[in-house]
Amino acid sequence: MKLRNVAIIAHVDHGKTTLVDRLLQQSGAFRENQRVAERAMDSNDLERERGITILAKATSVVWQGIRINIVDTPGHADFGGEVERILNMVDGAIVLVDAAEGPLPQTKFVVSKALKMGLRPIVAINKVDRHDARPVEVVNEVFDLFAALDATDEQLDFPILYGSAKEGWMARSLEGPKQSMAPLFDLVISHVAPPAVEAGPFRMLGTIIEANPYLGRVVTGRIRSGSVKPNQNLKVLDRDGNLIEQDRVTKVLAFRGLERQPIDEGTAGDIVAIAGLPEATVSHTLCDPQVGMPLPAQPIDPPTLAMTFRINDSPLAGTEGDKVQSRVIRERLLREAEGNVALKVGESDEKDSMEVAGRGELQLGILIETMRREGFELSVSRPKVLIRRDERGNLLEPIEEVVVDVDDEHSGIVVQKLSERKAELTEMRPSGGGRTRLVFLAPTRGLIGYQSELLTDTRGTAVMNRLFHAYRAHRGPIAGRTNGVLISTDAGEAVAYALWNLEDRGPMMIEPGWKVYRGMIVGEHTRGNDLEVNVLKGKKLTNIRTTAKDEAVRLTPPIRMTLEKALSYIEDDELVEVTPKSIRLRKRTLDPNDRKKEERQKEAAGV
Ligand SMILES: Nc1nc2c(ncn2[C@@H]2O[C@H](COP(=O)(O)OP(=O)(O)OP(=O)(O)O)[C@@H](O)[C@H]2O)c(=O)[nH]1
Ligand SMILES: [Mg+2]
Repeated sequence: MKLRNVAIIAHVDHGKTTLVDRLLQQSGAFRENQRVAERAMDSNDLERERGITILAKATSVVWQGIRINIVDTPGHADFGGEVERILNMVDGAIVLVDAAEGPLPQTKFVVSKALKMGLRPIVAINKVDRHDARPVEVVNEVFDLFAALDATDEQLDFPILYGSAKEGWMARSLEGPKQSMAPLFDLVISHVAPPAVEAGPFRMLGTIIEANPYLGRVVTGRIRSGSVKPNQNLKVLDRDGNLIEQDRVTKVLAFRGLERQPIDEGTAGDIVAIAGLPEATVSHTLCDPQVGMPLPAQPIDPPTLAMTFRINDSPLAGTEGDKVQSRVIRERLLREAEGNVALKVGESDEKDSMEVAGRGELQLGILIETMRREGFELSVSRPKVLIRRDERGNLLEPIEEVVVDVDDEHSGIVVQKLSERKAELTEMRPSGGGRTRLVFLAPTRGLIGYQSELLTDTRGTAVMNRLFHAYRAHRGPIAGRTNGVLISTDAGEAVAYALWNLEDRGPMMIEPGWKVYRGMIVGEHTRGNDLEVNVLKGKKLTNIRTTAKDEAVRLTPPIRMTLEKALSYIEDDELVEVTPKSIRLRKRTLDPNDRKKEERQKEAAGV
């Protein structure tokens, strides 16, 4: 059967997965009565809940007798590092661009990779149904982007489609016909070259991995040469040609709609998944035993952010989750690292803890959230940026490109706040409709926790997009949190009256009835220093009780600490306690006397 391999690439939320839905539906990949969820390819729980794609996934449809393998990629920068590798697997790319938002940092990132690889992308201007769509301008912006990225004349001559994935159509012109995805299918067939195959025995580059509960390690890739059958013996080589393992293939799977079907043989050019090789991973070459040279592969991007995952040793440990021992946590993290190349799990200097490094706050946050749902209890440290040194020993830190779209009147505060965080403004221009687009180069360090502040500063109207740019010279200290915290002096259940009495000390993070312990953070102090407070003290009862009325105090609603907020809020001497039921903030050292001692020691050491 004839083949085409194509990837869908775009900035986060520009509609990739929705487009794949329509392609599946309109190619007849679903049975007539099959009930399919929206954004069907986003199949894992967290993807569904957050409405974002986390893992790249392949599927295939048949159009006029030709099988089209389609790879849906994640648009969020934390997961987008894999896009480069995925483009290696395909011969064409569909670049989706939101007709209102235009090209954004991840668009630039994926387009630059596609162009560098010599692909000639198809540009699809999506969401033209939006009332604020400006498709003509956006096409010009895409053209400028291609030109700025040194596209060849051939690449600049990209075919354009306009449409709405949501409404299920794409057309060569803005006027339509607004009927179906047929123009896109036809264009893929005519514009994307059939897969180039090389001569020789079986070779495939591992591109996507997953840990499957039934099949074990499953490696997906595109077959460069030869063919592969179940029960065949394969060799696995790393990028440098070292032998990793030699093992028997248990299953060869092909992608058919939302399912994967075992097949008798995978042939050159096709994208397949192979089970039975427990050590093989991304960037490894799976090949016939007679092959000696690995396929060229890019190195995996190193992580930029790390956190320490420790056992939960608070007084409330083990009361809400059942997976609490350091051995269980360790095993779980190692298993995660096996299925996720962007994560690095290592031993930490501290007792009962592991260092987990990844690409961003969202990626690490999602891991913690997943574990919490599985019944784990943990305490995690503030994320810290991974610093490097260049050859001359100078400190380098990760710098990101940050694009903020904001109502004109709020642009001042955004520039001010980001400058304080050592960001440098590189571009500022009106982006239509009374909004300004601000572009910065900012240290990752300074961006931790900025998202929620940005929303407060702009009354929820700003949109921020970030993308890793490069390791650059360290920009020096950035002021941390300016407020101290309120710390509970005792263990028990918080009392409304006590909380009410403390209101002028600062906003609370807990509610009456919540369990607290000594050293737990219960609120934010309005001043810079930490303050020990008693949240258990009820009103003195007098002999003669008046009415029940004065017992009912009215409290200001507390600050809701979500996991992500908590992680970016805490300082180095604090931890976030995560259990299946609660997110609590605490001091690393719970005992106030020990804390004072440590502070004195630190001062003495001149830190
Ligand atoms: N108005 C409009 N909304 C759309 C269209 N296509 C997608 N959307 C919406 O855009 C949002 C994001 O769509 P997704 O398909 O998840 O986007 P994505 O590019 O896969 O996002 P990531 O995988 O997270 O990068 C959803 O709320 C869709 O309903 C469209 O053509 N018009
Ligand atoms: Mg998606």
